[in-house]
Amino acid sequence: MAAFTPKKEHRFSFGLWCTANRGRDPFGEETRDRLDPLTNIKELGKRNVYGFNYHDDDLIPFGASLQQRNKIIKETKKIIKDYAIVCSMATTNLFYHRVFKDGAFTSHDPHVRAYALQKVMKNMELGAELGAKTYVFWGGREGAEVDAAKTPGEAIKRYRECMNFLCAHARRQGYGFRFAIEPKPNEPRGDIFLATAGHVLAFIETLDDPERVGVNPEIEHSRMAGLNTYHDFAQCMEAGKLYHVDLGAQKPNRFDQDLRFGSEDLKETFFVVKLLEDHGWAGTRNFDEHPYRSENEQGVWDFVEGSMRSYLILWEKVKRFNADKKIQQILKSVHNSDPALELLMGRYTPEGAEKLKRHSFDPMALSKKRLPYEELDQRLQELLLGVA
Ligand code: GLT
Ligand code: MN
Ligand code: MN
Repeated sequence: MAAFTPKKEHRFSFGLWCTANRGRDPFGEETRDRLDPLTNIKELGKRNVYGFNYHDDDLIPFGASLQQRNKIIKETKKIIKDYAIVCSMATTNLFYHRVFKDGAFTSHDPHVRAYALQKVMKNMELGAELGAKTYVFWGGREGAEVDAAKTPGEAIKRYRECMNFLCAHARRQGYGFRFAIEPKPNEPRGDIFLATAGHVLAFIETLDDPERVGVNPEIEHSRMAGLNTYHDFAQCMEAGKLYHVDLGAQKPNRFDQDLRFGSEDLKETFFVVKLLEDHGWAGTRNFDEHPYRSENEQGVWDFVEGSMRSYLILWEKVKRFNADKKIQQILKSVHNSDPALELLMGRYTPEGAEKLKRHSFDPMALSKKRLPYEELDQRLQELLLGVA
């Protein structure tokens, strides 16, 4: 249906590592050939994807010469122009090379930490040149299996030191992007520091430049921890800290499955779309997920198109939900208001507190109010199932 055809204005984006994923897993080799980054960007652009994200090593092979690097940058810029696609987010690969086997920012070795900072600074320069609006930090190796070897407190201090250093550097260089830290509870490490959105929100407040830094929550990572993604995203947004989003699907409490957006738990995913769209999310609707290992190259593009299509369908469902008379009537009926009492509670005054102490309540009468959540949820269920 034409209504579910992606357009640039929908601001969809993908990580180059998603479409270039070759289907390797801890128990099996790759099942697809290497997709070179330039073709990758072109193919995304052709499908009306708005933006691409990259790790330094996704675009410029690790250890490339300056000449190779400059050639790739030149070609990338040309493709950006020709295919009307933007570089929406940049990030650093601080997890693949064996030098990071025990962490980057949290490594015990100052040489490794310094090398990590250098790798980030070099790529921030490129990210700024390509026009990225967000710079993501996913600390995949910042964790431990052996708690005797690392103290979390010390690791967090080192993490902070590195973030402060990079914020100062970005300010000094005049880079426009905001930083977004991406939480994940585990994998590849046994446990990863800054495990959830809540950990990241608390950590940000301890930084020298908290304004620059926000959260990049990922559906899969929240659900890996058995959390409600919608609640995670919403709390980040409420704190003014939703700086980027990673969309995908995941069965709860498992390894990072990175499934195609919308392919698991439609209801929770519906509320993520509703949150973003009801609040006029200005960032990209960014997918961070992998095609099934059983797919060939054609399947990679089916996966890209399917993700965007599912988002647009869910957005359509959001519009229906918001316009549905029955739903809106129930919502109205469950939201009571009492302006006098609300005023009393809204701002503390000693007099108000005394007044509240004297107020007479009838808890039994209050408890009798009907909350027709069965009907509400069933209505949503039917809407999602396509019969309402
Ligand atoms: C990796 C991870 C993702 C992160 C990427 C950014 S890489 O695929 O699982 O969630 O967002 O570094
Ligand atoms: Mn992930
Ligand atoms: Mn991610």
